[in-house]
Amino acid sequence: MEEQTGNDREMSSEATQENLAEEIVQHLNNPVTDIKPIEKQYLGNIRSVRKEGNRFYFSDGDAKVEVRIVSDEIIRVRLAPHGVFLDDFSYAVPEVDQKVTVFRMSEDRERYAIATNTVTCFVSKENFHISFADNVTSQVMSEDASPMHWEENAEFGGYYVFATKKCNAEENFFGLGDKSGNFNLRGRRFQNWNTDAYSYGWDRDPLYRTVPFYIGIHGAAAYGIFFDNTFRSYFDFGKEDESKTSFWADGGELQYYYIHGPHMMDVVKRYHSLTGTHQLPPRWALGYHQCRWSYYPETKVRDIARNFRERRIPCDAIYLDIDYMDGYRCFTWNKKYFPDPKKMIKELSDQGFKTVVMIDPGIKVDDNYWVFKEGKEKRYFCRRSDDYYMEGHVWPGRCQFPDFTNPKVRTWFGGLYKELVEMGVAGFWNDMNEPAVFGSGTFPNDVRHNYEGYRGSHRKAHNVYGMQMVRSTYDGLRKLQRNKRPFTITRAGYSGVQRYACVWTGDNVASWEHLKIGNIQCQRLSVSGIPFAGTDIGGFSGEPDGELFTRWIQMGVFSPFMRAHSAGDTREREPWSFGEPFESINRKFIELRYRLMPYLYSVFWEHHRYGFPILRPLVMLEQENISNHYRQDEFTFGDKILVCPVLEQGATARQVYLPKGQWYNFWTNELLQGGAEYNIEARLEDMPLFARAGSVIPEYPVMQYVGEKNVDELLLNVYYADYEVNSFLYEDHGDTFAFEQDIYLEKKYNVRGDDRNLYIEQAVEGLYTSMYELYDLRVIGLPFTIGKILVDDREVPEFSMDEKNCLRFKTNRNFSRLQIIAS
Ligand code: MIG
Repeated sequence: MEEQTGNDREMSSEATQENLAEEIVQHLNNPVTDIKPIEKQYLGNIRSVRKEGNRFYFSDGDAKVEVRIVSDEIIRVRLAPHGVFLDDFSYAVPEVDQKVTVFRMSEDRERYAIATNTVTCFVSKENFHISFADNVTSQVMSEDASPMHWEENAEFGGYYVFATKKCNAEENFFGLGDKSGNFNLRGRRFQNWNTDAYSYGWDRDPLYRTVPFYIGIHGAAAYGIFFDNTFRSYFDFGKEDESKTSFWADGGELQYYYIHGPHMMDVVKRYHSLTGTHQLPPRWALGYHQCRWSYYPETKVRDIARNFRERRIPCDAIYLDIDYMDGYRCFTWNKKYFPDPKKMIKELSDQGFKTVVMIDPGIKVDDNYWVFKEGKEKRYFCRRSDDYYMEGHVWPGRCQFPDFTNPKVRTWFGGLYKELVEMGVAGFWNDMNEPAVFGSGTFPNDVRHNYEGYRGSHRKAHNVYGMQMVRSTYDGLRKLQRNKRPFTITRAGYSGVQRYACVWTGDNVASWEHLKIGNIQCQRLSVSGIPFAGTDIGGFSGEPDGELFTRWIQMGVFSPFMRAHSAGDTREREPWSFGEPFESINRKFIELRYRLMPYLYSVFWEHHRYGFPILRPLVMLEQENISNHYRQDEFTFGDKILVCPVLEQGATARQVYLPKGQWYNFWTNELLQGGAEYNIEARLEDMPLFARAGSVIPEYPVMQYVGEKNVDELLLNVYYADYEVNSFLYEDHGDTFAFEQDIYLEKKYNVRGDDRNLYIEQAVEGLYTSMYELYDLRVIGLPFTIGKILVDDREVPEFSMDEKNCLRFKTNRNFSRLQIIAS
């Protein structure tokens, strides 16, 4: 297999060298004894094939490959180097098979072909190359450049496993979740190993989370590869050899899902069909959150709360970082700082604030501490290969760590939240769960894990540790809070973590560069299956000035998770900390978040229910336009609002690209033609925003926190278009699981205009009752003067034009057909 072999293994250690102290120390912990490089082995030619249900087994006489039809558009491939597959278990994919589909196998002289309705998987007899092609266009989407291969690991057993695919000349790559460089991944190499990456910079790799899933686009069509392997893994997108894309891992099984497009949106939705979507969060979680390391003592917390209300800056949550605990012992309180936490939480709640507290994985070694005692008695803490406890220093000093890959441990730990929940704590924040350990970085490789009964060392469990921790938190809260939706946030994660928590992007820096990094990171997480994400607004370490903080707040309005946070050694960092004009601008933008609340919430529903990402980068809107493969600083939130964050210091304008169609400037209502670039004014008090023509964007009055006021009339902003557009609005109780019993409303609006009419049709589904009786309609951009308005064939007696020349009138919320007719 000549030079196809490459020297991936050597390159992986080179990538490691680029990394920082923790990795070096980790190697010291696990001295790599002089292992002679063993030659890589490749699949030979196919000797036999066997079908078993929806699985096909190909063999070269020794190794075996399983090709499994998951659905019409998803096919899974597995490799067993000596014919024995590993246990078929995955933390990411709870259920592999989807709906039963029709498929058939055929063969010719050269290859086998397994075809579903949409895609064909070819397996070539001579060299075992596997490829996937679209049945309609015949375009080959993904194709092996060499057969799957492996190399024995003498130190730990098992194999290093490798796949090498062709990288097409015009192909670009997206995804991989948590990377801090350009959105387009082509020409670069990455590794996945959850890392506490304090003050990371541009292109630092790896970071906190592992999402071994990428999307390729070439010939205007997209496909995805999900390499479901929890070991340290690597991806190379044409860096080593521009004609090859490869991925490999330090152990485990070579197992991947091919996910068909042709649209990037299809790929992401199908990835969600494997790994799940984010639960519908409680509505308050979409408000503005204020965090700091740390707000204490309780007078400080009260002071922050009072300032928000007095200054009329909306806020829904205040966070307590590690200092609320007694000596950093999880599930305890520092009674000096917080003498009566229940009372404080109640007072905050009376003012409309939710309290969110941090819980870390490190449990202090202290025989007088109930959590440690219980964990020790039950033998729930991780152990080394020779049975010593895994001990490491974190905030509390010497700690032991629950083995969250053990379901019993998860149930136990999840139950520990009981007292905090009873005190009224509304949300939980799991930090340090890469896991992070001072000095050594993380656990040594030889730490053993239960791994759902399948057992494994830390090499295998490392990347899922954080996900299993927050799963324990989430599941615990589901039981403790009964019908109330949990709110959880995690730093580390693996594919599928979105089923249990939202994420923040870790310890970023107060710099303009980091504003850019954060903008890309949130978009990348969104197309990588982690939609509910946000950055530390303002930057965790370092000092932003008023301008940077305000630009960050503006962008943060359109981060699915909107939270300001800062490190302990920085100056005060609240929306008013920089004085005027910043405070007023920050207020205006945080208010915008609350005005758009019904829209944002609807977008979350669309994600939860249908698997649409929340943020959609330009490439997802127009993947056939190659320029968009390189545009990375604009996105839509849902599909109606285009957001163009201002990322340059001192900017008073910025260049924007408007996708095809027509767009209204959100601030001026000016109508612009899409498919072109514009220079748009963007003084500090402005961030360019656009509404898609034809949209219906619901709006609430400004509130100081979610649910502060009853909404008596719902404002609907209707943007005229001379084509047809669908919009929708989702409503429910906001904090329960009643929607699972159909207690929700999904209202669909169809808007269609011509030069004499605008039609709006409404269809309603679900059993919830809206809290308002009336719609207050605001119609933007009507190209004609109004003669009359018919609502279900009855004429509306009263309408007017407002100061921005928009048509205003009211109707009952139950109409099904509305028509605005020219005079
Ligand atoms: O070692 O809890 O990323 O958000 O404020 C630092 C203190 C531990 C890291 C988190 C950060 C948090 C901080 N934590």
